[in-house]
Amino acid sequence: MRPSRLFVALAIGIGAVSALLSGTPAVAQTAMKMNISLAQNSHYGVAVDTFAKEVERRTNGRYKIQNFYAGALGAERESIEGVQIGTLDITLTSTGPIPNFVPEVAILDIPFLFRDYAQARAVLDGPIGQDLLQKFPAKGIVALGWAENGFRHMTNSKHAVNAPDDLRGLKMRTMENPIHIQAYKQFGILPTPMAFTEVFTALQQGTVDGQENPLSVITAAKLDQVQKYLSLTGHVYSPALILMNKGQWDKLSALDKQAFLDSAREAIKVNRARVDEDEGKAVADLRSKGMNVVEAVDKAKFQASLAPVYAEFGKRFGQENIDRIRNYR
Ligand code: EAX
Repeated sequence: MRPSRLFVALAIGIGAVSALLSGTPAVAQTAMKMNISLAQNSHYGVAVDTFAKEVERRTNGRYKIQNFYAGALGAERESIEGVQIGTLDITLTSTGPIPNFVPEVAILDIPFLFRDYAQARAVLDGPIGQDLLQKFPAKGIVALGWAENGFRHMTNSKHAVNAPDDLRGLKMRTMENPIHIQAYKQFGILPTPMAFTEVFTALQQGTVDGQENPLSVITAAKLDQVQKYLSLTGHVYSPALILMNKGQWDKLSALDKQAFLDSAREAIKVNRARVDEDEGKAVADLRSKGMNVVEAVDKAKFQASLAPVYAEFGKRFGQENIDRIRNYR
């Protein structure tokens, strides 16, 4: 005999109430893994922790983000590969390795492309940046938004860098980024691309003389312990991205898709606020830890020394596209 509708309704009701009382979610909860290359106490760490909190709240517990820090699930290139093939659900990463997946994004890695943080954020949040995000789904990746790594500066263990010629002959770790490598060679640097997770040890052992990174990264990774000299070259603005596996994205309801996008937006707000906070105090902090900091860098000289590669970048990306970003107001 089929149980009466009343009996079925009662059974479901009792099940839901008991689940509620026992604290277990009444609905199935899907767990997703998210990985970053930096420590939790960093401009990336605050972003992914906010993202996790917001996703669980905005989906009423239907989704739970499990965060991994300091490259626990791999370096940035591995994380992007993992998101692409589905072995990792989400990552927050710099655009360093991105040209290997979405070549069009490489235009953003051109040295001295952006004037300041306000302009960089406006370009990325505006039509130019949003159009670039649309290039990701065809590669199996959904970009939930532009986060921020920051303006990159040069550090090394050999001598102070005041002018481009001071870089000549230095063995510098670079990101696995073809634009950076091409440009840094023009400075006379001997580039050694490697994952960030290997950088501290490489500097400690003297495998490389130096590296370049935003103040937020230099601080979070405690690079003052293995680097003596810092020059505020600000030679490249390094964007970051929140990337999600497209298969996982496609499974989300329309409501939950919006919840993930809104959570990414909140994460990016705290990420950028932490960069602003780090930028305001990192120089004094690093000096107090013994770093020799050159603040008054003649950026025009560094930019002028790159003239030959700018000609090549103009051909590769279209000078009008570069100028559109450079002149963006
Ligand atoms: O994204 O590889 C790098 O130098 C990056 O700036 C770092 O992993 C943070």
